Amino acid sequence: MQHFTLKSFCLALGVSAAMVGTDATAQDQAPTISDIIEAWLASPHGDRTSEAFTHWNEDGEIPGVCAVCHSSTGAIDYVSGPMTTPGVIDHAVGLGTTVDCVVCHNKSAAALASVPFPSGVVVDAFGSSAICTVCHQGRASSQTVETKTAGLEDDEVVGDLGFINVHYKPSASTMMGGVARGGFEYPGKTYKGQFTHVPDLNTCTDCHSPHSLQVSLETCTTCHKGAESFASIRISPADFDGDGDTSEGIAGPIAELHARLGTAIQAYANEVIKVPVAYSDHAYPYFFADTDMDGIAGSGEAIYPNRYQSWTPRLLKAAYNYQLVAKETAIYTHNPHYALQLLYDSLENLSEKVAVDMDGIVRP
Ligand code: HEC
Ligand code: HEC
Ligand code: HEC
Ligand code: HEC
Ligand code: HEC
Ligand SMILES: [Ca+2]
Ligand SMILES: [Ca+2]
Ligand SMILES: [Ca+2]
Repeated sequence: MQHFTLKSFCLALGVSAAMVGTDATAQDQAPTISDIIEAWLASPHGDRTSEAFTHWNEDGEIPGVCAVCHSSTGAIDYVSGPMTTPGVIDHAVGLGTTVDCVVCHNKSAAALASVPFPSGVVVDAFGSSAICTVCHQGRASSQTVETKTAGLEDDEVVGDLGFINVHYKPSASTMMGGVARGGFEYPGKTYKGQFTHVPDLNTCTDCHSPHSLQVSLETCTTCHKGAESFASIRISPADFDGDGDTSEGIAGPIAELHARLGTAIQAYANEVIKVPVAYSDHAYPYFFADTDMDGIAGSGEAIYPNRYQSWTPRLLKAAYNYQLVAKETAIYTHNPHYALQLLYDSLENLSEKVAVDMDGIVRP
């Protein structure tokens, strides 16, 4: 990283030395500027080598549809402009930045109160964490899927349907649940809105350190006594996955219903579409033709030319939700009941056409 004097650094950020604990009279517990820089450098936001910041190196520039979330320049251009299309600016930007200090420490970010989401809904619930929601909102929503499938028969294979991918870690969308509509929401169902939790732990930086990005388990165990990991936290009394265990972490039934949805998706593709499908969590676009019918996307199958191309609206909706829960690996803590509702409804919808084991499972 470049060399700054401490004074120029603090001036550039608009913070005084006393605020950051470099002053001799400042309190001991305040992080020093070098603590902050170190924490940030060790975090994914400061990782220059990451795929999230190097993916465009061969192209020479980052297009406007990617730049808002994958570069400092794009993020700042976006929040200081009209934010007309969620997550998109109208120009490409240069390579070489990450989520640098200036992304969050600039006037527009500081003044940012409301942020448009992919569904078109504008959310103003995050206070000084609003800037986080610009990038951690995903790139698609219930609305995207509804628009693509409008007027089509549920079980008709439509040649120009392709998989719709929500994109990585849309934590702000899941936290806002049925307000932001980041999952595909089945008509006639009601969905959990914002996961409001407790007053002091509602925004991103209430839980995450803004620089290391880490969450400390001690923040949780004052109330969630005895929890040994985030995933083992449990409050809800209902046995959502029907296995008789109501003390397992809320992540347990989410994982169980997610696995059942994977099975149901494959059963539907086999029996109704009659073109088997297999999922790969790392190869774009994630759903592939299972040509050898072993249930797995093998290395020869998980390639773009073999992408699944026999989508029906019903399959697309279930697959969209399957991918959302797969890619938002912390959905169990950002909005567990929203996740369970999306999974339950996807299973129930597929059960109209194929045998799905709904025994004992409960919708929150
Ligand atoms: C609304 C914000 C947003 C937009 C727009 C966006 N992304 Fe991302 N993308 C993210 C976030 C957040 C992650 C980080 C996921 C993580 O923490 O690993 C990510 C991760 C990635 C990764 C890294 C995946 C990995 O394996 O680590 C790639 C590649 C990527 N995005 C490509 C793209 C491309 C290509 C575009 C434009 C067509 C794009 N993104 C647009 C938010 C966005
Ligand atoms: C992803 C957004 C983000 C990035 C990137 C970021 N910060 Fe911060 N920073 C914050 C937030 C949020 C706060 C807390 C401010 C508040 O609560 O109002 C903060 C607080 C601070 C403070 C005040 C002391 C403190 O800990 O509260 C300093 C100084 C600071 N940041 C410096 C930096 C520097 C230097 C970098 C780059 C190495 C950086 N920040 C990168 C979001 C960010
Ligand atoms: C300009 C876009 C942008 C902003 C603003 C932003 N992030 Fe990120 N965030 C990303 C990208 C891109 C990654 C993935 C970086 C990588 O793979 O190295 C990421 C990674 C993360 C991770 C690690 C995810 C993992 O895979 O382990 C966390 C946690 C996170 N961000 C939280 C936050 C919080 C909290 C804020 C606000 C204080 C915030 N982010 C603001 C784009 C952003
Ligand atoms: C109630 C506390 C809490 C709040 C509020 C919260 N998070 Fe998290 N978040 C967590 C925990 C716990 C994890 C898992 C951390 C781990 O495994 O180390 C996590 C993980 C993440 C991850 C990485 C894993 C993933 O798949 O999503 C990202 C990115 C993230 N959070 C972003 C955000 C953003 C952005 C916000 C605000 C919209 C937010 N979080 C609000 C507790 C919280
Ligand atoms: C001040 C007490 C308090 C603290 C601290 C706290 N929680 Fe909670 N948590 C609650 C309460 C109360 C509920 C029930 C909320 C509800 O049902 O709406 C809850 C519910 C949850 C749930 C849903 C569990 C389920 O079975 O439905 C998760 C996940 C969760 N908290 C995670 C966290 C994490 C992660 C932290 C630490 C970053 C944390 N909590 C810190 C009080 C707390
Ligand atoms: Ca159970
Ligand atoms: Ca279980
Ligand atoms: Ca196979």
